[in-house]
Amino acid sequence: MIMEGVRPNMGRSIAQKILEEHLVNGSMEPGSDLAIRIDQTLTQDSTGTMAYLQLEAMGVEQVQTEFSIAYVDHNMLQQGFENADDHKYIQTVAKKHGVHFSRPGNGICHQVHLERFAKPGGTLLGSDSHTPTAGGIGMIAIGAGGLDVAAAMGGQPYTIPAPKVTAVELTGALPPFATAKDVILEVLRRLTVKGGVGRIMEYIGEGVTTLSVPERATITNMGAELGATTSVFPSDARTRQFLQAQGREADWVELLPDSNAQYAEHIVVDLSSIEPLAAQPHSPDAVDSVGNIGAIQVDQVAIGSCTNSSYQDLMRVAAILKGKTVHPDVSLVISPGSKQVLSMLAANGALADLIQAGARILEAGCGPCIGMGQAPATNAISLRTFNRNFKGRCGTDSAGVYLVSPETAAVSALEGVLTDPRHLGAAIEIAEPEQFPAQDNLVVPPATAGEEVAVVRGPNIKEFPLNTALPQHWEAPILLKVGDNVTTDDIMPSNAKLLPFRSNIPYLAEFCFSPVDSGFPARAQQAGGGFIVGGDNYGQGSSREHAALAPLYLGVKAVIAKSFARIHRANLINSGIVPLEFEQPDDHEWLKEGDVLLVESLVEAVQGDEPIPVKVVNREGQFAVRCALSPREQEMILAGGRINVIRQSQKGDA
Ligand code: MIC
Ligand code: SF4
Repeated sequence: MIMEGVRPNMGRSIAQKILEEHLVNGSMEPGSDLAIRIDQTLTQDSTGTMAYLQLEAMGVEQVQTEFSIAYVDHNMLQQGFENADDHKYIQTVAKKHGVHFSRPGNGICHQVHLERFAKPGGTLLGSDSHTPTAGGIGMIAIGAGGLDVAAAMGGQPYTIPAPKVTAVELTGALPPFATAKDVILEVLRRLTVKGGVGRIMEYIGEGVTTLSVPERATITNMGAELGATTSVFPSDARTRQFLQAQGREADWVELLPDSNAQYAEHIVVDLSSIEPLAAQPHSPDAVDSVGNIGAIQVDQVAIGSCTNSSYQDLMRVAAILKGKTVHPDVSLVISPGSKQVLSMLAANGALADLIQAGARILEAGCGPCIGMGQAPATNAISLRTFNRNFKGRCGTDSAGVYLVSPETAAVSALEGVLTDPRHLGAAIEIAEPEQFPAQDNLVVPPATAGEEVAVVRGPNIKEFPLNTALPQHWEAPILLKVGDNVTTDDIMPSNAKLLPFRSNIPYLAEFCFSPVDSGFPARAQQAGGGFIVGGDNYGQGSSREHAALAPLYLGVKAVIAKSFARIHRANLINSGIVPLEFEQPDDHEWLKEGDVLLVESLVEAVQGDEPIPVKVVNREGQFAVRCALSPREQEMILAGGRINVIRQSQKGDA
């Protein structure tokens, strides 16, 4: 199908080619919606329970995608029955409905998916914000809330506001000890955590061929931190080589931009000028060079995550640590990305080098990245090869987390202070493996007769909250006012104590906004609900729809912000919470927590394009908001959420 908004003699970008191939309706015209067919889905366990509860609520018997898989990689600590219950539920519900199941121990969803299942030219929707990792192999891979992923499993197209395509042209080649991680940190330094909102970042230029597929995936992975819809690399000879080494050459197709491809924006990154960088506490865009930050004392080093735990990443770490001992004041933990990576390190002896040097080896999974253990000490400095350093995410509020490359992390673990790895002198060359040990023995296929499978539901699995239709008048207090870049980790934090309750919204809601204001849940319940007021980029970060469902449970009907992060805005709408934007951003300044707001004729207001007046009842003030919703989004808001729309249409069909 030829997309509107693309002139016929205009060259096409990779993103346009894949989107065009999967277009169901809509166009790339700015301001319009784009609905695409989804080939593959992935879920992980912390968002997956909710996604499969929603799949069941939709009445989907067998998934309609080419390939769907449920990973268990986040909730790995089993301090009580809860996580194990969730794993059992996911395993059985997956088996019943046609979904593959990646067992705990197989690895982090994004790393395993890149190795074993991602396909150039395809589309992937995942209930995790770092799903764009698969863009490193040339897929359009997008993160979304569980409900959107459940709908895609049911065969429904996925709809996004048409993104702009930004070309990131890579020139030159990386010097020794400058890494793919430093490239994406450089992009974050320039564009900030809001810089990618509404965009697909497409990497082009002669520098692309100097990067391996896992290096490309490190860059697309942290496109999530730019707020981008997704990021994508070409599929070229290096992609073919990677797929061949994974025993999957048949999955390769060439995918390059046309030489005259048109892009909405164009930035150039000269790889030869990249130096070791670090994102300082508490934001991935607070980037400076390791040299400028200086030799700060380090208490913990954590290596791993979906950003940096490929075979070559960990082999470089092993080469740096071999024959040495981790500094006595540093705790070094390593969480390998996948069973494939860990077993390769075990087979070639590198694992012994890591253990011998004093590294504490964790199982293949997310681990400390999501605060599942290894919380640092009070006021500690932790260097992490991960992608997020939001305050408190590591499990310790007073800790400061720096995001760095595996090379910087390893050399700093030896020195006890932040150290530029270029001090090591000679470059470390790790060859790309010609053959990976490619066994999918920890991936359980679905049942052939799904109807015979009984789904196991432990007592930790609770119903998810449903909203009611939108009221006509809404008069309620501002329950909380927050500033710019509030993260979903602020709204609904995750850590070893809370992750076991991802399928128990009533319990989770008691901790809603706890890093910002622990009085929020009680205040919200006492007031019988109300508004949240936010700044720019409200809800950045994770795809967890719990950051919408917990406020919903506490009676929040609308969030008024200067602007919203893409996935969170979609999750609010899916839950029937109205995302309103200030007409004049300055109005954010004078509003106060406790002010009582009144919106009249709410139903007409969300259906129209006009500014909506909001009265401040207690102060006789007034300001205006906008509610820019597509017709599809209006329908969900009016019905009180997407599940209600689906249920109503099912009643209509019956
Ligand atoms: C994260 O990195 O924040 C997570 C945990 O992977 C989340 C998903 C979740 O909250 O369960 C994400 O990035 O979407
Ligand atoms: Fe897991 Fe961390 Fe990646 Fe999220 S960012 S998927 S928690 S490794």
